Amino acid sequence: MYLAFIAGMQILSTQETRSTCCYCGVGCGVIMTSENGNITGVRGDPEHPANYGKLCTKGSTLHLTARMELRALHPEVRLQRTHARQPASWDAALELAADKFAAIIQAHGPDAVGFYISGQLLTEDYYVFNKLVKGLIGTNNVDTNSRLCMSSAVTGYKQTLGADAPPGCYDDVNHADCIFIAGSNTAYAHPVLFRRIEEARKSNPDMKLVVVDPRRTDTAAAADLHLAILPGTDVMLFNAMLHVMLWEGWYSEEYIAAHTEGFDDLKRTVRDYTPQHAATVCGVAAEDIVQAARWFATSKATLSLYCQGLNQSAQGTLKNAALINLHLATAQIGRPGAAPFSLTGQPNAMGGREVGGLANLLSAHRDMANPEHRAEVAALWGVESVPGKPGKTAVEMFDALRSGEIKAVWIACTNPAQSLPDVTLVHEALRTAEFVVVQEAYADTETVTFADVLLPATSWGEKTGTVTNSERRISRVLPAVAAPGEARHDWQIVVDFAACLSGKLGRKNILAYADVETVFNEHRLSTIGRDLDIGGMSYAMLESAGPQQWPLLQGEATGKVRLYADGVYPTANGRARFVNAKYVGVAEDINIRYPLHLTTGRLRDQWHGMSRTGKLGRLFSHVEEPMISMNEQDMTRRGLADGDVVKVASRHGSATLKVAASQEMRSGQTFIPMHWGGQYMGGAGVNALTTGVFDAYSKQPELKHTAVQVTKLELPWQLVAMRRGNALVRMDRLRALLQRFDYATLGLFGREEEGVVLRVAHAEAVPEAWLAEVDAALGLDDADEVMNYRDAKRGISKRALMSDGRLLGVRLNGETAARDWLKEIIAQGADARELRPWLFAPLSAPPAGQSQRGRIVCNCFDVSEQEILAEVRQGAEVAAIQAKLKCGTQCGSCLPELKRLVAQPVAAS
Ligand SMILES: Nc1nc2c(c(=O)[nH]1)N[C@H]1C(S)=C(S)[C@@H](COP(=O)(O)OP(=O)(O)OC[C@H]3O[C@@H](n4cnc5c(=O)[nH]c(N)nc54)[C@H](O)[C@@H]3O)O[C@H]1N2
Ligand SMILES: Nc1nc2c(c(=O)[nH]1)N[C@H]1C(S)=C(S)[C@@H](COP(=O)(O)OP(=O)(O)OC[C@H]3O[C@@H](n4cnc5c(=O)[nH]c(N)nc54)[C@H](O)[C@@H]3O)O[C@H]1N2
Ligand code: SF4
Ligand SMILES: [Mo]
Repeated sequence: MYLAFIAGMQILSTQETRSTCCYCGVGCGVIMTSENGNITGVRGDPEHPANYGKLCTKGSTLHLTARMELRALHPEVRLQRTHARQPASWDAALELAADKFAAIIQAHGPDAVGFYISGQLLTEDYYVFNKLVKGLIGTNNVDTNSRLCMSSAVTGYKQTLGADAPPGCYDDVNHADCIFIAGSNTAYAHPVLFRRIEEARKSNPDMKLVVVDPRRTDTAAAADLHLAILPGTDVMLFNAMLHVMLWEGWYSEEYIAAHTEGFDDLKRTVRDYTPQHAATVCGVAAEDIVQAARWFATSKATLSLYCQGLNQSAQGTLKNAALINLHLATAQIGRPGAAPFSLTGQPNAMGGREVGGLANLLSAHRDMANPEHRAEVAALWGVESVPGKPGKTAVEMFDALRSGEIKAVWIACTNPAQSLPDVTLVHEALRTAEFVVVQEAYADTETVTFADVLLPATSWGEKTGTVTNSERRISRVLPAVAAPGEARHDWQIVVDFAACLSGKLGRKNILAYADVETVFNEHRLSTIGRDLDIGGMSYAMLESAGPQQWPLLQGEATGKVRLYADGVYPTANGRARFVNAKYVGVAEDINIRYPLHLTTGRLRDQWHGMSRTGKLGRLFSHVEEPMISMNEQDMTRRGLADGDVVKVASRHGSATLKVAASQEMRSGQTFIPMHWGGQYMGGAGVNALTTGVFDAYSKQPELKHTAVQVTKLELPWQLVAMRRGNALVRMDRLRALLQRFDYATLGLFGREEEGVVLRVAHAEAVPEAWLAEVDAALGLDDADEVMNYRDAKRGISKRALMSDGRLLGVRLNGETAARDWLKEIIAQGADARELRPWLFAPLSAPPAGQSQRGRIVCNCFDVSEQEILAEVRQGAEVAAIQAKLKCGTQCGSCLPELKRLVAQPVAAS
């Protein structure tokens, strides 16, 4: 079954290849089908222990996103900033990059360059980057987007348990009697794990699910107890829970005495954290805090699952530690179902941590401050020494780039111009930098617009190597197709660059690898004797025996399912440490000027900056536009209605988007998804608003909280333009116009042949010349088949394109009431001749005979919210709706929402 790929060989017939999903840290196994060099299908690998055959909406559509439009396929360089990049050969591009880096290193020292890489790289890619920077160049300026993601989890584990190792595994959900989810929207962000939780609850109906999240997410709506705490108050809550546990005697004196240290200090601290006091600070009922403490402490086994609600905080380390404190105090650790389990965000953030690919880490969990550890790494790499001074972390690196302290930056597999906090400063840094290299799979990300050199990288379905998921499980990643165009593998690009750079610096090339397996074997060697020892693993073993957890020592057949069963921790004295965590609030206060809390996060069907998911129409059907979600009363108070365009402003910048009333939000709270950036909307997206303030230990920025104001904008001139066919190319053309409007968004729609839609609101009438550009970009300027309508007095002009009786495109300017149903007509591609008389009518509902479906809930079977609600009104239950409409019966990603729709009161229609 494991079909190896042989470079240069033509793949002719249908093949199946086992690999992993390239999205989240659940790390699902996939089986790709490929024909004649194209990936034509994907299904869950029934044998992979992360998912046993299941995939979510994103994983199950991976093959549909494996398309070449807008991929980076050839190297490009620009010699002057004012010029556009031109295609170049690999040799020329690498030569230029090596020249610039060598000159800067020689003139200003190795700390004058920086590398910003990614938890989406494979372990081998990561390993060579880390060795290039720390070993060959001699600086620790290599950091990654995991700084925005997992670094508080790393410091949280290290400060308490002594090592960066999640002690549990996914199977723990089947042994837990209480699952405590804090700051994780598992239903959206780790969907296949959430499916496992749903199943575990079914077979253990007594299990308690507690969710701590300021928003009533689908995850929270499924809970037995939802603690809708105010943002940033987790340490207050956890300490209050400990206070209750101590008061009630719900803790394990025995475990504390035998396996831990530092409890007395913490005990003194939590004396002040009464549930009554915490109730006012956290904004939840004191009884609920007591209930949460009872279930956490007295259940036979309690598993906590946590993610960015804890990590992305200026107190992220303390939030992690305060939660782990609860596990130690109650001995809810080291047994099946009992563990503090940090969920990894990206598919290989774990692998990055293993190879030490961050500015303050060393290979295989070694300590940078420890001279012996540094000597071990230097010996392994065959260099005299590796630097001991920690390098610049993500936010610091771009600050240093802006100030000129760092002069050249190499960015790989991440899109910092969109995803770092306070991106106005990041853009400034990228403009100020002397030299920017971007190693990317797609040509159309925000960061690519700043690149002096663009190096095309292979991506999912094309690469080979390994990744580690949340539960410490290492899987093989294998290619189904050859590298497209001139794209090269990430590890190969590093190796090629190192060959060039070492020559220019006159240093020994320590990165002369012939193949990727040699890289893996060297990494394996670096782990021997460490807590993550994988001495017993090899490519062959992972392929024949399947994915394995670490540690897995030489001679062993399987890895360690759970850690710390013996209560011995990887600290100097073998004891876990309580951290004396004290509550400190969020970094930014709200005040009269910025009276609202803003949090940010994920949607179900989009991935980060959308370079991949944003290329598939159906992944826009659940949420089609960027919105700020608000509590309805807060909107009424401000005179805001659903769909109004608002300006959201913080101390750092602003964003213009639509507002949506949401039952998920408490009064005073707002939420904006992280996904839309300057390639899909006017402005730079949500990170124009966020703060770069970071946690003192982990240096992870507080992406989960900013104080904002929301004001209505008067943008009376509306324009909506859409076109079926050739959607990605047309979308790219429209991008050139996106930033001129006061408000604009771009999206895709439709399932088979997709369409692109541009939505605009502007303070003044859109100039004719701009309309002409929109029409040209969408092919609506063609003479014959285009129908025109114009009411000059009212400033209304409209166009429609019909061909063979099908409606292919529409542009509505000045009056756009019919936009939604027209979009559905275009998407359907059915005969629309009888609609001809209605095309230019100001109708907000379709003419008789046509239905309007609205938002799609089930992506697999294309079932809309309206269709589900119609059944709910008839009194149908979940099972009956599933039987009739099939929604939620394939990937299951929409199940939490389906259950919520059935449970919530519905208005009769
Ligand atoms: N669909 C999808 N899935 C993904 C990703 C994606 O882009 N799309 N990305 C992956 C990655 S890299 C990551 S890191 C994970 C992230 O996975 P999650 O962390 O689960 O996702 P987020 O939506 O970022 O944030 C989780 C929740 O934290 C809550 N929150 C905000 N402030 C606080 C607070 O102060 N305390 C608490 N307790 N909660 C708070 C938010 O309301 C939000 O619901 O998702 C992974 N999975
Ligand atoms: N406001 C706000 N901001 C956030 C967050 C938040 O919750 N709120 N979350 C933060 C978190 S947790 C994360 S992890 C980051 C994610 O932020 P980013 O890392 O910027 O997110 P991606 O869009 O996944 O970027 C990965 C890039 O790599 C490219 N790529 C894909 N495959 C390959 C490959 O094989 N090789 C190469 N070289 N390139 C490839 C993709 O096209 C994409 O542009 O965002 C952070 N930013
Ligand atoms: S849960 Fe979905 S996104 Fe995450 S690895 Fe599995 S299929 Fe991919
Ligand atoms: Mo992440």
